[in-house]
Amino acid sequence: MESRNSSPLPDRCVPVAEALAAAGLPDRVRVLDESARTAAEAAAALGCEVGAIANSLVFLSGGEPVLVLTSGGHRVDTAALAARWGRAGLRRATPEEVRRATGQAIGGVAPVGHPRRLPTVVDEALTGHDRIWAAAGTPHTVFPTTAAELLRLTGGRLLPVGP
Ligand code: 5CA
Repeated sequence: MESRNSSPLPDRCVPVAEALAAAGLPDRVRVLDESARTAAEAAAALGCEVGAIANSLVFLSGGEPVLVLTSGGHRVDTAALAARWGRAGLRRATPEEVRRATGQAIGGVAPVGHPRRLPTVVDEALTGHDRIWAAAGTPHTVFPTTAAELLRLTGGRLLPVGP
């Protein structure tokens, strides 16, 4: 289960916690006992629906890293999303490209706290959950949020990500 933790956050969470605090959302990050590397693991650890987990997926669009925040387990239709988003194309980032763009590793990528703000899409399906959870920089950390907050935090666009 989640636990509020008074000990220092892992280093990789600090930029995430700072970005949240700067947006008026202090003390949001929770440290989990269990690893939550995937949406299914996170949902099991938090006792919520998989669809209430926000996955932070990095893609490359014409060489530019971009972020797609999907409802847990949703597959991105890259051609359909690129067309809706007005981009020439999208391809999944490699683990090294993810690290370079976010400063975070796959399994713990957060929606915020990156070296530079990434153009972002928020999956429309996330609006169907009153409370959602996103990774906070490591596989053991999460924060509770909403689709509206994610749009505000990222300056992102709300779009369907499927076909
Ligand atoms: N901590 C959980 C949820 S809070 C988490 O980070 N989930 S995630 O979905 O955002 O991160 C795992 C995702 O990373 C997988 O769904 C998958 O899309 C992506 N991924 C896993 N392996 C690779 C890889 N080798 N290259 C690119 N992406 C990958």
